[in-house]
Amino acid sequence: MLRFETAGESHGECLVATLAGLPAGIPISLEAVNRELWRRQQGYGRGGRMKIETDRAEIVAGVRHSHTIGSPIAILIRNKDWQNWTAALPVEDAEGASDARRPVTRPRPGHADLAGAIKYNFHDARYILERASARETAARVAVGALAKALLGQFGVEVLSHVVAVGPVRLERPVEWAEIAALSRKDDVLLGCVDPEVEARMKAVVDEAYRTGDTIGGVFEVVAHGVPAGLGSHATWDSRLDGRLAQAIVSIQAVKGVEIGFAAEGAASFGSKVQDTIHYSREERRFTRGANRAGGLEGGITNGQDVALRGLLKPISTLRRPLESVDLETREPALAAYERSDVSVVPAAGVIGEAMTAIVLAQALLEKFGGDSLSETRRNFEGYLEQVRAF
Ligand code: EPS
Repeated sequence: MLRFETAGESHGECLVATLAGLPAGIPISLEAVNRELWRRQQGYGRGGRMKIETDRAEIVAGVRHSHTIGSPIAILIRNKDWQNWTAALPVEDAEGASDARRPVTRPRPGHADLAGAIKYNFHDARYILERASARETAARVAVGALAKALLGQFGVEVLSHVVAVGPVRLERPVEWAEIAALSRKDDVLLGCVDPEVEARMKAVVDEAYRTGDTIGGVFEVVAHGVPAGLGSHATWDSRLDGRLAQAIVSIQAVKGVEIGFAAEGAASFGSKVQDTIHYSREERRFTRGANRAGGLEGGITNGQDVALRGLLKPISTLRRPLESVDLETREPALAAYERSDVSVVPAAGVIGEAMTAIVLAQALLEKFGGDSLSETRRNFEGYLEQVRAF
């Protein structure tokens, strides 16, 4: 079983992730992991924090001589901002330490502040927001990069692009090659494959900057080269669509997920929605009329690209704060504001890639198993042979 955990507060010393269950012998490149971390930090609309941080993964266990060794992998990402928070968030109380605290008593509507403070019985939401913060996703992206390293060995690639920022939406279909070209760029604006639409997206973010507001959007994650047969229809919790949906909605500020063209499908007739089945005698394989199902039928991958959309609400920290209540005085008060991003849609797409890669890697290892890459590959090749002979 491939499993991971993360730990770390947004303004603490570092983020930590552990990943157990990757077979031995997978080539790992730190440069590739750091490229993913860099991609997550990009996008027009990010705030002051991203000028402080330059995320770098330090792999401190489980990888030796550029390969996994089958042991749990431990990754560390240091928070540069920690130097500004050492007095405010010490591990141990010191004399007079309470003076250095930076309490948050005016919870932000939409953030975990109030629900978390009630649940964990704090009158200071600091501890809640430190962990609820999307800073944690840097650790997920590092883990996702390792999952991508496994998937890459089996010809599977996972990338993303931005479909909408606020009301501005890309209305045309997108080719895999366009998404791949986008991911190679060294300057990221809003992660949209169409420069004209992207310029209109930028204008929406500018408007949010101007008015002290925030803006959300929609990202699409596409997994290319996925073999048919991952996941299962047999039990509710082995259905891969459900598992991917959970992974996407677990991303901070994501409030919805769409698999394929779910929203459009719900408003249409069955005859227009299902992907018709055909057979190519020359290629001796099944083909499909379209990919509206997003590569998943009955909770099983069907060999088409897996396509998922995450619907991101606008960030809940507003420069022009909303009405709230002070947790101490219970008097009306404007919500807390220190500094914030205005929009993070392309970054959320990169996080969506990581979560998708992790779930696909889990499903791949469930199906093919193996303690070493060569063993997993043998099992994989054997299955492909079976599919060819079907
Ligand atoms: C976040 C608030 C901001 C974001 C942060 C998520 O951080 P800060 O409070 O330090 O300004 O920049 O995201 C990251 C630090 C990151 O790496 O993505 C929040 O409250 O969720």
